[in-house]
Amino acid sequence: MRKVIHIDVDAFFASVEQRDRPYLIGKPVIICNINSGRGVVSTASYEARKYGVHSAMPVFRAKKLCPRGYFIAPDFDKYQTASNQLYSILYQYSDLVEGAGLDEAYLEVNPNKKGIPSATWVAQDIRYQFYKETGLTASTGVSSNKLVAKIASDFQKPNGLTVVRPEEAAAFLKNLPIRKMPGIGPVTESYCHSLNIKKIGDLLRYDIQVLEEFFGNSAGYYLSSAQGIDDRPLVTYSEPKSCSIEDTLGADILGKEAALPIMESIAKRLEIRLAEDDYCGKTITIKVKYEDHSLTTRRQTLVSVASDWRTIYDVSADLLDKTQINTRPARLLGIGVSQLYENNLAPPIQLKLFE
Ligand code: TTP
Ligand code: MG
Repeated sequence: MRKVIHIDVDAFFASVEQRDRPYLIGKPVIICNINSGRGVVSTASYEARKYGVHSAMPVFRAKKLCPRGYFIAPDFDKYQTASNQLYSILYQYSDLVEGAGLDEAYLEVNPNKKGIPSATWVAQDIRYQFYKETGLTASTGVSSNKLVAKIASDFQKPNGLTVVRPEEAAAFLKNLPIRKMPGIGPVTESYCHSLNIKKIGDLLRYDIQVLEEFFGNSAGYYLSSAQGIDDRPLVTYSEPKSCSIEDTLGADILGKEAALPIMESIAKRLEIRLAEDDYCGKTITIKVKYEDHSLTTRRQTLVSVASDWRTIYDVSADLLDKTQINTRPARLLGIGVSQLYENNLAPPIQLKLFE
């Protein structure tokens, strides 16, 4: 029998900031771009959620709901580090790990690398290790498939562990609000409500034919999900979609002439990196971060593929003209190559009749 764990760090960005600034513990913390008047909330601590603040809410609204909240800018390097720690713990237990974001993953643990007989023990172990190493808590769901494991990990957030045995799955799901089913967003939710489908179990009142009238192609997914059935395997490996290198500069630079040697150095390193995996790419993107941390990217898609530094450099140099590099000091430069192909599988050059 499959045993699947879904793990999701609690209030991820906000928890990292609370960990690193103890005066924030127990306080409403809202992570957002504080300099932008039109930004949205990345996440909110559970204390802030009590005021109704949540991810993707405009910051001005969060300020109205929670005027005494601590509004803090994100620090992605720290989140990346914590994410790496999470994944390296997960790989100690299983190679079948499907990442679902920085703070979220599935893993198959029957069998697992430590020979632990119970998936629940594995989940407890992982939670303990993760807390010990990072000071952060994560909620986990344990089940025999991805769908139920994911819903279970959300069931007792924060810092929860919920185990749903296969024979209990339909009963577990029955009384949950329809919105808890992955794939049902606010629009489908209100459509379901208009059909008097409020809980996941309400779907089971209908035959598949009726559900097809309601939901078209998704009917089969809804019906099997409501029964707790999900055969999707874990997707453990995905081709890299891009390859990029960026340099944070020791001192800010101004002007294209100053930027070119750095772009050349990055292009040469990219050539080496692409060669290691035998890749070539079709799109080149440059990135310039100015002294005030605002970011510009410019991209160009090539007629053919490229993997040599000279082409990458030439295109990047042209793209620099579309930035404000001559008028605004820059603190970071980067180049990325995307739409990657393995060298021997690259598409033939497409000749354009009209440019
Ligand atoms: P989530 O796991 O969705 O949220 P969370 O970890 O903050 O809270 P929960 O306890 O409910 O799991 O997302 C992980 C991080 O991703 C989150 O801390 C911030 C970021 N994020 C955004 O920047 N914007 C968004 O709209 C969402 C949903 C998340
Ligand atoms: Mg999370």
